[in-house]
Formats: sequence, C-alpha cells, structure tokens
Amino acid sequence: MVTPTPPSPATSLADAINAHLLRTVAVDAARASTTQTMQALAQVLRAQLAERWVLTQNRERAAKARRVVYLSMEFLIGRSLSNALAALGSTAAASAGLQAHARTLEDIAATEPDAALGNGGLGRLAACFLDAMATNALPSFGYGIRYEYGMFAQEIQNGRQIEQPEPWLQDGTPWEFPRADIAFAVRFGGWVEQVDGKPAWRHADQVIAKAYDMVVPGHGNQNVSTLRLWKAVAPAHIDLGAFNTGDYARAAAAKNQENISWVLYPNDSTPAGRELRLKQEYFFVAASVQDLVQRHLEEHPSLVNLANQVAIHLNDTHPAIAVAELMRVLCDEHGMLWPLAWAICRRTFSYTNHTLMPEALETWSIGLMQQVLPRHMEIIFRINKEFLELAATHRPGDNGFLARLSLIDEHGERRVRMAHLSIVGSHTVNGVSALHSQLLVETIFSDFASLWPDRFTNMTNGVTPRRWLALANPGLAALLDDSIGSGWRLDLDQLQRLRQLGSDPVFRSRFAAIKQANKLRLAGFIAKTTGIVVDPGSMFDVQVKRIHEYKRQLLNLLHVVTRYQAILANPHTNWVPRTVIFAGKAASSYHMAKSIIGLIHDVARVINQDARSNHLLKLVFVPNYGVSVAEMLMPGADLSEQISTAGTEASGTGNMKLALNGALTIGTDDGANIEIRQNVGDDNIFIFGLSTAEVRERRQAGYQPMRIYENNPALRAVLDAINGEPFSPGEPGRYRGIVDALLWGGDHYMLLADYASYVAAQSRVDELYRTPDAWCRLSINNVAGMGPFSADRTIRDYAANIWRVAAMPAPG
Ligand code: 26Q
Repeated sequence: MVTPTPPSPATSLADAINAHLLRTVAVDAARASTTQTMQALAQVLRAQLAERWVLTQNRERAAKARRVVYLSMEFLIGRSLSNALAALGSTAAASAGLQAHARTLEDIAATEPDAALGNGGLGRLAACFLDAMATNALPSFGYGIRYEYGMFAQEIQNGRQIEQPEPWLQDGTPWEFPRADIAFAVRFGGWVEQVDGKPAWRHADQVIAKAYDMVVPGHGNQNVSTLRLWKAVAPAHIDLGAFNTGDYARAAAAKNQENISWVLYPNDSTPAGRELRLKQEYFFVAASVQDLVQRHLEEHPSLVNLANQVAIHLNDTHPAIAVAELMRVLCDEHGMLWPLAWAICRRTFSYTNHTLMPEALETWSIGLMQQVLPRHMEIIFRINKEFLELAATHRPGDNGFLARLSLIDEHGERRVRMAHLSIVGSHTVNGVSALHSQLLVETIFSDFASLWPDRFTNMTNGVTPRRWLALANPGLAALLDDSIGSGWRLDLDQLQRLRQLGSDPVFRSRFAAIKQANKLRLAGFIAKTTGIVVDPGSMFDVQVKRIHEYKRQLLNLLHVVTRYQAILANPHTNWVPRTVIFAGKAASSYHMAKSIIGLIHDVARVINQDARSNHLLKLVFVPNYGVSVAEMLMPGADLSEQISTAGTEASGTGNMKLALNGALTIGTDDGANIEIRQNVGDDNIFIFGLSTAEVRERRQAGYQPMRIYENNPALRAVLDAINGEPFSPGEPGRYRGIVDALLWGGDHYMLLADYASYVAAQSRVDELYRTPDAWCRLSINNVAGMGPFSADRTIRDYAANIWRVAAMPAPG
C-alpha cells in the first residue's frame, strides 16, 4: 500500500486560505483582493490560536494558578498578522502559500489597520508587556477598553496637523472573540443610603460591559494569553421598558451611556478632567473587578484568599479607582469587614508611575466624584482618614506632612489625588527607569517614601524583541540568526556575542549593507508619504515620539537651522549629508506642540528647496506616527534623538527600539538613556547637556535664557530667523509665540542652556560618521548592549519581585 505524501505546510496553508476565502469571506479565491486574502489568512491563524488559548486557560484553571491582572486604559497593539505568524512558526509557510495567490506577505500584512488603542509610550509598553507575559508563560490577563475609535489619524494639510477619526473596527477585526456570555452591569450616579446600618448604593444609571477577548500569542511556546476589552452597551430591558412607557429621554440617556467606549482620550501626559473620562476609568475597572472576582469564586470558596491568587497591577493612576471598587465589592457586596478587606487590597495591588511632571498627575474634583461615584467617594474618605491617623503617629503634630500626604488636595477646589490613592492602596510602587524611580522618592513621593521606604522600587522598561527586531527588521534578524543563532528572540542577552563579531570586517560589511537596505526602503516610504526625495546615502537622523515641549523637538530644529545657516556660510566645508526625520502626534488641544509641527514644516519647505544646501541637508516630517510607521522608521535610522531635559522623560522606550536596530543615540542624561549608556558603554553614545542636578541648580540660581541668546551669535541668528520672515514669508510673527517662550517665558525646558552642548555633540556625530567603518562598529556595539532592554527581562523582574507569579509553561 502506498501512503500519500502529506501536503507541505505551504500547500496546506494555501488550501486553508482558500477554504476561508470561500466559506468565511465568501469570495472566489481567484478574485480575492489583498484585504480579503489578509482576512482569510487571519482566520486560519485565529483558529489555531483559539485552540492554544483554550488549552492555556484549561491548564491555568486546573492548576488554580496565581495570576497577574494588568489594568490599563491603553494598549497600543498595532498590527497582529505577522506577529501571529511568527508565534505559530508559520511565517515561511505563509510566504510560500501566498505565492499561490500571487501576493507577498508584506503587501497582505500592510492591509491590516493598526489597533491604536493608546496614545504613546504607556500604551505601547502595555502591549509589549502582554507579549512578554505570554512568551514567559505567566498566567496573565490584560483588561482594557474596546474603543470604537482609537488614537486619531494625523493628516498634514498645509503643514498643519489635522486629526481624523480612526474607525479601526469598521471592517471588523479577525483578532477578537466576542464573549456573548460575559457581561456585567456597571452603575453610576445616585446616592448612598444606610439600610440596617449598612451603606446601600442607589445608583441612577447603568451600562452593560460586554467582553471582547483579543488573543495574545506567546513566542517559542504554545501559550496564549488574554487581553479582555470591554464594550459599553445600553441595558436592553431598561432601554425597551423606558421606550414603551414613552419615556424617550430615559431611553435616550441609557443609549447615551454607550459613548463610554466610543473613543480613546487623545491626550498624552496632561489629564483632561472630564466626566466621560472618569466614567471610562470606572467602567473598565468595575467590569474587570467583577470578572476577576467571579473567576476567583469559580476556583475558590471565598474571597478571603484573593490576595494569594491574584496580583492586580495599575498601569499609572488611570485605573486607580480599582482600589475603592475592590473595597466596595468586598465590604458592601460580600459582607467582609473593613480591616480584612483593606489587608487584602493592600496585598493585591501594585502601581507603576509613568511621569514626574506635576501637571500630569491625575486628580478628580470631589464634586464630580461624588456625583458619578458617591459610594466610592465615601470609601476614599475612610481610607484617607485611617491613613492620616497612621501617618500622624510617624510625625506627631506635623500638619504640613499630613496635608502633603492626604488623598485629598485641599488647595482651592478639593480634589482626589489618584496617585496617593494608588500608593496607599498598593504594596509596591515603581518607576520605569533607575533615574525616574530615584526621582520619585526624592521629589513627588518623598513624604510617602519617608513613611514607607520599602514600598518603592524600580522596574526599568523594556520592549519586545519579537516585534521591534524580528518583525520590523527581517534583514538584521536573518544576519543574527546566521551569526549567533536564533536564540536571541527569547534571550536577548545573547546579543552580547555581537561585540566580538564587530571586529570581523565581513560581518561589519553585512551589517552595514542591511542598514543601507533598510534606509533605501525608508526613503521609498518617505517619498510615498511626503513626496520628499531623500538621499539614502545621507545620515538618517531620527526623532520620533509624541510632540511635547519637554521632549524638545524644538532643540533638534534649532540645530537643523543652525546647520542650514552654517552650510550657506561655509559651503565648502566637509559637511556630512543629513536627512533629519521627525514624526509624532500633538494632542489636539496642545497649541504649542501644534505650532512646533507647523514650524518643522515651514523650515522644511525652505531648506528642502534650497539648491545651495539640499544635497547636504533635508528635513522631513513623516505623518501619522504610530506602531506601523515606527516599524518602518526604526530599522532605517542612523542616529536616535533622545534629547529631553534631564529629569523629565520617565524612561523612553523609542530609545531602546532605535538602539536595538543599530542607531547611535545622541541624548541627555535622562530616563533610560542613562542605563543605555551604561550597557553600550560611554564610547558608543553621544551624551550632552545638563544633568538633572545641574538643571535644578541652574533654575535655583536664576536661569536667564536671554543672556545665552545675547552671547551666542549662532543661536541668535537661528532664533531671529524663526522669529522673522525666512521661514514664514509674509507673516513674520507666525512663530513669535515659540521664540517668546524661550526668551521671555523663562525657557522652562532649558533648550538654550543645552544648545551649545547639543550642537557640539552633533559635530562629534558628524566626525564619527565620516568614518563609516568606525560608525558601524559602534552601531554593532549598541545592538550588542541591548539585552537588558527586552520586555522579557522587565516582566520577569515584575513577576519575581512585585507580582510573585510563577511561570506555567506548557508540558512537553
Ligand atoms: C490622563 C488623564 C486623562 C486623559 C489622559 C491621560 C493620560 C493619557 C496618557 C496621561 C498620560 C498618558 C501617557 C503617558 C505616557 O505615555 N508616559 C510615558 O510612559 C512610557 C512608558 O513607561 C515612558 O517610557 C515615557 O517616558 C513616559 O512619558
């Protein structure tokens, strides 16, 4: 008897795609569009992931595993197709299988819209953490909101940012599993009554939270974790009941609650104190707490051991109301006594702070809190009372100490300080880089640190090497596989081995050729998205991140104008050709940030057209920065700009992604730049500017930016040009606001103080770039030093030291 040869993986994948094209997408394979082919391929992977997901959940349930629950308002996921293929080990089969459909995997993957359910660093960190939790087989659950509209799409019209809505779910997404059976009521408003001496919350409104699960595939294992996102829907019976009795207003009001999950707040760093935002925060927290309590009670007889079974992590203060909500559920709904409930809470929660900037710390007015969450406000007052009694025993009679610690800010309108609620309700509080964590205990949380020194710790951020190296930079990934093996994907410390390879000229030329190919690809992308033709032989100098004054895109621009003027003055100097690339979104209400985008475009218009210099200097702004655009930019960068005022950038993660792809960093002693320097070595990075301590001293001594302007002719010429007509012909005052903020407004982020040092550092960059081979060695050393910045390392630290959750790898 002859046994038939089994089909190759590619053939069976091509067949499976055909089957889905026919049955799920309902189209003839021969006529399928790229989008339809993408959808069919995604369906094939979805089915495989679903199987792994069920097995993972069964295993964790059977073991009654201790789990981590990661609460985050934001998950900036990006595309899922290539990541799913990589996790399933099916990338090669898919590439081959798609040939049967006359498609390339790259074209197919590009049709998937980004899931942009986040603003920037914090949201992308949450997505990297999910990937690392699944890959490290940690029993884990992410919870968030299924926003109908994610981060706005940025269009540039006449050099100005225009925000466009981003309906990423319009054509559905193959990556979610609606859980029709998982829904919880979330209540709002009303008042609190005492019934038999117990508080009873008489709510005014309610909305239903429906669960939609996104699968989170682990790499190198069979694990699949869950990201459970909640959608707000009007309660069907209330809606109908009110409607039938003619109470249209009530019916409409109930329907209105659906707006809770409509749109992500497009704000980075500055909180918008809006009622809808507070409702969003409580909405997803209340649904998640009900869900985790219900799942706990399926495995355990009571909630007394909750803290042993679950670690709940607060990604910034956005979910901090969870502390009050868990107290409410334990005490009001499960009859637990306050002291026991409080002990459980305190053992369950941990909290990450992502910012030091005082204006970014979330507070809610007591009036609004009382109106939206009356019972929670009572609970917060009680937590505060007991906390302040305890604090008073530490420093009797020191009322200033108590006022600074209080959960309530009593200056002006009384407000709840969500960071204080998070600290008091958590066993551990961490910052996101060594410097940031140190500054937390020295500055904004110093009073808490004096009370509870052991509560504060550091967890330096990391990024997933799967997305940010293996997927984004297939050329470099292949070279690594070839030279050090493929183990770096799961053990990034193996990149250390590159250090030696840097002295091998053959390896260096292969490494350099890959960078060149990535730059060529990026140049094509830039031409397509901006119409600007750039020279892939020039140095690609990249600053990509949210537009914010503290990140100092403007300092970068001052250097660009400085260089432009210097080229015109000394055209025959040995200039290194540069392409300066910006990308990033400005919050819609952040006028200064939008003005900076305008200035970048106006300067670019002049510089790029100037035949005297445009072979030596070009300036581009790549629109709509997001995960997918970043995946294009990171591999093509030569120079990474990380130039925030020392002491302002909590960590940064773009700095890690760029260095991992071989860019050299020019940066300040800020955030994780410091640890990057320690790991790549002082000789492999360009550090400039004031340190955090020097920034503080300069401010205290009375900083006078005007003096710097007066004494530095090059700087003066640059600011005068920006203030005058060269970049805004016919409208000389267009950028007066920007220049005035520097010269007359105190230059809060000290651009002028760092200007000379920055320009000097840029000259050192040029100097090195003139010797391509030396540059290449340093670039290799950068990649080699990036091991510690894997999100796997970060997550293992969290798991061991904060969550105390053990990995549960699949057997076999
Ligand atoms: C809060 C209230 C109301 C509306 C919006 C917000 C809000 C939204 C997003 C406040 C802050 C954010 C985002 C903060 C953020 O992304 N922080 C960055 O976190 C990264 C990950 O830790 C760090 O690397 C960056 O340094 C930090 O800026």
